[in-house]
Amino acid sequence: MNPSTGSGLFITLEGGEGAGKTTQMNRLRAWWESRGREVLVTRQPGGTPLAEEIRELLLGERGESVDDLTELLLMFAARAQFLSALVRPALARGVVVLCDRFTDSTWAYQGGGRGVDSDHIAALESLVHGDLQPDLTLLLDLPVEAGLERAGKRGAADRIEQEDRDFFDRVRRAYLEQAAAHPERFAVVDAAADPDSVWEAIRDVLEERFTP
Ligand code: Z5A
Repeated sequence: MNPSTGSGLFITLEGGEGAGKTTQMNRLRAWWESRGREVLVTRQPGGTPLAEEIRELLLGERGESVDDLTELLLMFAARAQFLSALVRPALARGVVVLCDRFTDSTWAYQGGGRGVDSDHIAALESLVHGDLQPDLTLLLDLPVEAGLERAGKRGAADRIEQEDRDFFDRVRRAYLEQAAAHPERFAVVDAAADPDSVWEAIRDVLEERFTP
């Protein structure tokens, strides 16, 4: 058992644009519910009323460029509220918390994409998380080109989605570095396959890690 999440479970989904996190989240929820577990599906940035307001600040366009440090601090401000008001109480009740993105997104987008100093990210992670880390992080890995093509079909791009191809290459690289640095927590899933095959790979990971 992960001592930081107690009787609950904290599972995060990560990946670049169009990786299929939202698509797979519904299947993940159904898998846990069929095992009799109470499930909370949530997202970052966001998840509580205040954190959702910070999300709007972060992703909206307002004709002013956003400083990298401002972006980083807002991500962690939203996360502090999210952990204290939503995630820690749910984990204490034994809930399975499924979260679309978490701090690995910060390592990938602010660290890899923007080039923010890793010491700053590590310091804020330690301050905001304490000892809390996910039990499992599923990284849906997809070549950047394919992800952007999928995401492009979905409608208007938010502020961060408007970055260029190089930015998303750095994001992908940073994700893969995070996964390599924390193999006990990460499972990397090939997200280029069709949705059913991606789900089968995720289900194999769940069965291996959580079936007694
Ligand atoms: N961000 C950050 O910078 N730092 C942080 O710390 C955090 C976040 C926490 C939040 O965006 C933004 O915040 C994100 C990073 C940043 N920005 N960017 N760029 P979000 O959470 O709202 O958006 P997203 O995560 O990027 O969503 P997405 O692009 O929609 O990705 P997705 O949920 O992984 O994909 P999807 O909606 O399931 O699928 C996308 C499309 O592909 C859809 O039409 C599907 O039908 C299709 N799809 C899905 N799976 C497949 C397969 N397997 N084959 C073919 N087609 C598929």
